[in-house]
Amino acid sequence: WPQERTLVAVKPDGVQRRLVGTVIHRFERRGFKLVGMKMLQAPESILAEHYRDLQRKPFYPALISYMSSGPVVAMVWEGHNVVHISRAMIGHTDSTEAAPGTIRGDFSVHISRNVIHASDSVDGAQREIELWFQSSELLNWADGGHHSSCY
Ligand code: YYY
Ligand code: MG
Repeated sequence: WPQERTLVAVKPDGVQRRLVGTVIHRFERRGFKLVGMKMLQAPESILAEHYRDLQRKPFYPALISYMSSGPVVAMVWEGHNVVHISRAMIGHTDSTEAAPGTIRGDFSVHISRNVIHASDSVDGAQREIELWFQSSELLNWADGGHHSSCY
């Protein structure tokens, strides 16, 4: 403490496929603490900033159109090493390479419909949390001390 935080988002295909509950369940089960969550139709301004490093990639237009195709569920999760562990939990970007047991490895077969986003570094997480959430939307609720996230 202060605890690390990361941005996780269930992408439009994940919402369509009713995977929101499964994703939340996996993060709770691991011991992480939910400190912010909202469903939104992501505006292009947020998506363009979110994926600014990919702007010149050939798949960029399709990526933005997919991410705009329906609502996403954005969440902020907190806990010890949450950035690194979340990346392990979601699995490889390319679903073909994603190990069974990971979210992508269990629920996705194609890189262009890979269900979920999670920040890939502590700095990136801070940038993405500030992009997607107002600070007033993040709740610092007291933890009872019964979980591994209380280190
Ligand atoms: O962080 P992560 O989502 O695992 O991968 P990124 O390299 O940041 O790419 C973001 C996003 O772009 C990826 O989740 C799917 C999409 N994408 C794609 O459609 N085709 C590629 N060849 C690479 C990425
Ligand atoms: Mg990424």
